Amino acid sequence: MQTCYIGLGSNLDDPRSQIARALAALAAHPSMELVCTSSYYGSKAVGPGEQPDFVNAVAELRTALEPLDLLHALQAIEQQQGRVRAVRWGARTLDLDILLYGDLQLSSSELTLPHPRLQERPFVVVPLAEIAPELTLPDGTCLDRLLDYASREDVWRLE
Ligand code: ROI
Repeated sequence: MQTCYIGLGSNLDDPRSQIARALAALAAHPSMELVCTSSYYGSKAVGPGEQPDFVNAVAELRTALEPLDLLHALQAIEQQQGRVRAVRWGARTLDLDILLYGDLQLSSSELTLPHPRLQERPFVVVPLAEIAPELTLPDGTCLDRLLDYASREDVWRLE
C-alpha cells in the first residue's frame, strides 16, 4: 500500500459539485481508501486567456494500485464526469492529478512523479499543506517552506 496525494480542480459546470462527486468516486473506489480531504479552495486560473476561477482541493488516499493503474483509474473518473478540455491549460470540468505517490520519483511519457509543477502552484501547495503540513517531498523540500513562498492572494479557502 502506498500513500498518495491527489489534486482535484474544476472551473466549469458547477465546480464545487464536480469536486464533491469526484471525492465520492474516490471514496467508493474498491482499490482506494480515502484517508482525508482538504477544504475546498477558490483559486485564480493559472494559464492562458480569461477563464473562470477554479475550485481546488487535495485528497490523501492509500492504494495498492501501481502508479499507471492509479492514473488510469483517475482518468476513468474524469471521463465519467464528462471531462471537457478543448485546449491545453484551458478551462476544464474536472482534473485529477497524482501529486505524490509515496516517495516515488518517476518520469515517463505518460506520468511524471512527483507532479512536475507541484512546487510552483499555490492552488496545490496550500490545500496539501492543510492536510499534510509535515510532509517532505522526495527531493527533500519541506512543504512548509513552499508555503512561505506561495502567493496567498491567488488561493482562498471556501466556506
Ligand atoms: N489553475 C488553477 N487555479 N487551478 C487548477 O486546478 C488549474 N489547473 C490547470 C490549469 C489550466 C493549468 N490552471 C489551473 O490545469
